[in-house]
Amino acid sequence: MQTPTNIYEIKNSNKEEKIELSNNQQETEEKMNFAGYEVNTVMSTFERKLSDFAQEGKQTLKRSSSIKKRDSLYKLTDFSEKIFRPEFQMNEKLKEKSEKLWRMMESYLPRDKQSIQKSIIDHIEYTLARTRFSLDKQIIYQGTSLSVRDRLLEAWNDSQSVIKINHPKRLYYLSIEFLLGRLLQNALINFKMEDKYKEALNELGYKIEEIYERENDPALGNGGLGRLAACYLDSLTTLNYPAWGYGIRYDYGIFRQAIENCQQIELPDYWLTKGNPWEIMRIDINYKIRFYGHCRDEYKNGRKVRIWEGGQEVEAIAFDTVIPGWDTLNCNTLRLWKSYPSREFNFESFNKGDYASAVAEKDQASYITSVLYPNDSTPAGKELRLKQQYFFCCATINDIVKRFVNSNMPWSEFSNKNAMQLNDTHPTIAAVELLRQLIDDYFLDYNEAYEIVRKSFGYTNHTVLPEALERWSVDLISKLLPRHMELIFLINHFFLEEVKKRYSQNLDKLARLSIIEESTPKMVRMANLCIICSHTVNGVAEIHSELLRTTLFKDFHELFPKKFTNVTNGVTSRRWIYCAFRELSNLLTEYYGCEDWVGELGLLEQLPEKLQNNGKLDRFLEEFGNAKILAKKRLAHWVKDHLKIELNYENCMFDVMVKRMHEYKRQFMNALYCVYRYLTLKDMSQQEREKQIKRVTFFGGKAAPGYTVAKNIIRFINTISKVINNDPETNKYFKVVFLPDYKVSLAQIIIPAADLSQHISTAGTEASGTSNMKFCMTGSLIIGTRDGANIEIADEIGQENIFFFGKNVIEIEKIRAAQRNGAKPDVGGRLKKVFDSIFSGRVGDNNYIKDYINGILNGNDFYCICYDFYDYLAAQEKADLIYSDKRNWRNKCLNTICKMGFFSTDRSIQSYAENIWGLTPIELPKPVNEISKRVISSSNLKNIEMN
Ligand code: NBG
Repeated sequence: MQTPTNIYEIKNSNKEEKIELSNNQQETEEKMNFAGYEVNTVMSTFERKLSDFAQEGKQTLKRSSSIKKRDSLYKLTDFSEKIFRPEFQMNEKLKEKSEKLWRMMESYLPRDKQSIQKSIIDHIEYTLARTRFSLDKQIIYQGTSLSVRDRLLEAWNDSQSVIKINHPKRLYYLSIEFLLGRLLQNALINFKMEDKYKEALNELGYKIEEIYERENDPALGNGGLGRLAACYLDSLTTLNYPAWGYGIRYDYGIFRQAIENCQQIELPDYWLTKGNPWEIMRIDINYKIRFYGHCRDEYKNGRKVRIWEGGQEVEAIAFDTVIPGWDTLNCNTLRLWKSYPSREFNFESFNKGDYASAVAEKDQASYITSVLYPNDSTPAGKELRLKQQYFFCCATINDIVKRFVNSNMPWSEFSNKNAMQLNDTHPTIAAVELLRQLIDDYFLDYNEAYEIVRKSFGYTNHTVLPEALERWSVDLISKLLPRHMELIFLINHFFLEEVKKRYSQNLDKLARLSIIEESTPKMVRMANLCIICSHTVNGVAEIHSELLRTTLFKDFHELFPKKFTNVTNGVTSRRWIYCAFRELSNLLTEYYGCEDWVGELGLLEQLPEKLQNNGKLDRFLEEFGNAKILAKKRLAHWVKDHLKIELNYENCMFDVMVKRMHEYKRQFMNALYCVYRYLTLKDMSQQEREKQIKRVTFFGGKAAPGYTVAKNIIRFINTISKVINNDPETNKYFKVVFLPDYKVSLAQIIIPAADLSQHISTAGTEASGTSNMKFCMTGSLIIGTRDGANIEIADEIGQENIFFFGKNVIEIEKIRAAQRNGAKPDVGGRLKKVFDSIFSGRVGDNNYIKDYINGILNGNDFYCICYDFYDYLAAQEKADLIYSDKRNWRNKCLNTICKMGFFSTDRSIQSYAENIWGLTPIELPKPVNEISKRVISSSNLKNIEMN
């Protein structure tokens, strides 16, 4: 489906309430008329001017802020006694053979305390082979996880059966990264079993919180893109959509970051040292993957076919992780591929007696999935990286095609039954691989095959940074994937033939649209290939999608206006509120009345008003304040344990900036502000200092190992923090802390502890950001620029609840143009003082960063730090001022939390499902506690006698 997102301007100002807008124009108009609105202007997003985004407070888009979770057939909390599973497809033959076996599997595992304890202990003894005398928390963690996994597996098996029988359209989310974070608590809360397990473990002498801590945090991703994929899996399952995540099972996730002498050190993250109880190795699910080799023609039944042969063959083996959703028995699958040497052996070398090199060659194969590339937004430019991409895409396409072929449907049905989403360009080669299989293995002709490909794929772009756009040399692809290179040339040829009909005169445009960049060496532009092979292209926030249409993909947008749309990112409330900040979660449940908001975040929208009306507002705000203090205390303890820094958490603003280190995100501007704050405190008298808001500024984030500037910024932050934290005159009022090794599990401690959070990228650079959403959901306020999702967050929570500052996209463009013409930033007194203190060594030995600063001063201030600095100062001062009025601050937090419904991934997924993928949910039949009422989904089962 290619419906563009439409924008409706509603002119009927005495109607204030929001109505749910759909992307279907007719439906939306009907709804609006029904609700008494006049639809005066219907304007497509494509016609919107970029300047709309530049104006503060301009709200062209009114939209529903909530997504309603479909009414579930059951509540998992009902699950206390013997519960019969739904039954599927038992034929007479099976019945005769295995009635006994069938009966033994007819109910779900019990969830009472004793049964849980027994299953944990059984796993410890019989799966893990440990005795009662050698128990420790690690083994309890493993036993507990296996016991939870058992309960997930039965529901998962049933979910897969339902899908297999009903053949709904399936969604495949292809992503080179999945940043899952820990799984135990998430599985327990989704299946509503946390209390039971807590009790069970307590009696065995273990605290569940300590058991959670034993889990290695699987960090198979770099940042936002990988974490988004994980949140999407949670929502896909929660909303009962049949979906698979497909990616790579890296042996080493993103590197562990240590800080030594103020500098980042990278250490390998071998996350599997203690095994991974969540994954299931599927030896039976394996595919051969070929690299290198050559192509030739062959005639089969009078038909010319292309054969790709020779080269290297490796094997991909599937590792499955069950993905549970909130309050549903449906489970989806994350299938990650690991490379193994192919089972065939180089007999020639072997027979020559060269056993070692025959084995060595095979060993190479297992390196393919060894390491996650630690690059956030710049291509690694390595052959191995391209190998990884093809490796997982080829295995995935094989898997999908096999599933489809088994269903015996005609190829014309393929795109009606399979939606594939490319999470950025890394899996682009999957589109070419599908084309290859359809043409070379299933003998479809090019046009038919290409149409199937184009109707099956959607592409999400995650960045406008030009250096992050993937390009691979034609030489490399020709060497590694010779058949794919032929097909890419073919796709390009047919595409350009079409384009020429429209732009025959405009050679520049043709050159820009071409998949091949005619440079030396020639390059393949993966984004162009992706757009051409997809039915829909989306950005991840309104402003980002608009920038794609008007800048990065302008030519393509002109050609295919309907292809481009937007789906604003989201985050899952399950992990980011319910797991990470239970005190807040309990408070919301108490005042809202029940837990339904966790599955339908938009329900909180009316809560502030309700509290105001029933006179409970003050009490809520007081209790919210106390919950925040507990979260801050948790972080303060972590800091004390790990960094030996003592923090005041009760009466002090926690100001947090955690994200990948990158110039565009401007951690450096924040660090300069820290120096400024320190110098200002130094210049004050003791009495004046006493009047200031106390603050701790936290930084956290990894820099790509090859990104020197980003590493220098980490060094700078650590260097100044030493000076600032050790100054007895000021360190009661201000400290700076760098939190090493930022990752999902640490984020769950850091984010709830924030009062203020910083999202201060140069306007037009941050595609969306997702931590901004997590901070808002857990009750902190944003200081930020009009960039990415910040803009839409402000639209939802109210401009008065965000500290906006800085130049907008258009102004930034002008500044850059001026700098290209020789302009230099006007630094002004206060910022000059900051730079002087750095140059003089007053805030530590910072020689390594002087060239960088001089560059900025000489007109290379690409990210416009100097141009935004003073406005940033003013916003910081405003934040301090408002923080001094506790009630006002907390009230803003309350309004922020409750207006975040739009940023639940449930809403994002709903939007993808309806507008891009065309999916319908399919829910497992209701489990029942009486055998006679059990759901039987196959008619021949009804004949089985039941007693
Ligand atoms: C990142 C963007 C973020 C965005 C996430 C998820 C990449 C390439 N891009 O702004 O920088 O929130 O993607 O969409 O990781």
